[in-house]
Amino acid sequence: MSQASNWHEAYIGLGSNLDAPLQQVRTAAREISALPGIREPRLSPLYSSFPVGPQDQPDYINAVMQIRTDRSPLELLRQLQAIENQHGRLRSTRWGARTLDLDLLLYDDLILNEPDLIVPHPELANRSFVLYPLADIAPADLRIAGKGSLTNLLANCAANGIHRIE
Ligand code: A4P
Ligand code: MG
Repeated sequence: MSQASNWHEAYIGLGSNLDAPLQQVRTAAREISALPGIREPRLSPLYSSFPVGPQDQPDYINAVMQIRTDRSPLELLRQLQAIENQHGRLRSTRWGARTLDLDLLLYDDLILNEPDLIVPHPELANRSFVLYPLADIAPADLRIAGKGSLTNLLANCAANGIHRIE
């Protein structure tokens, strides 16, 4: 008899544009891999991207991680926020410069609209800095709950100065 798996597939967006962004992202990837209840972590290639939002801030380094987790979406968000806080993250300007931003992009094919957590991430479809690295590590036929195929989203999203740096 088959039993429902307790392991869920999730994708996390990583972004930084302050205090050595490359280091911030690489270190955060290691910290995510070391979290309790995580297995099979995979990090995408890293990208450089123009800032979305206020333009008077440095370019970003962005990447996406695929993980398997036995935690709930909210538990995973709290784990990610603890890592953001360790990186000296201050929450001030919306879409403003930050040492580390960790967004929960996808959690299985779940659609969630909680006060603290919206999944899939509401801006995912508009952001080349999420879609490009996601496409590097996700299955080619990935579908985004409520938003259609990743291939289609990519075709409709402007590249906006993104380039792969490694
Ligand atoms: N929250 C709700 N849903 C989620 C989710 N799926 N993942 C809530 C993470 N958090 C989620 O986030 C505010 C609240 O969103 C949290 O308390 C959480 O409960 P925050 O990280 O504290 O604030 P923020 O990041 O300033 O705001 P926001 O709207 O999350 O900004 P974004 O969307 O993260 O955008 N340009 C480039 N090129 N690359 C970037 O990485 N990032 C941003 C930040 C702007 N411009 C960028 C980049
Ligand atoms: Mg955020």
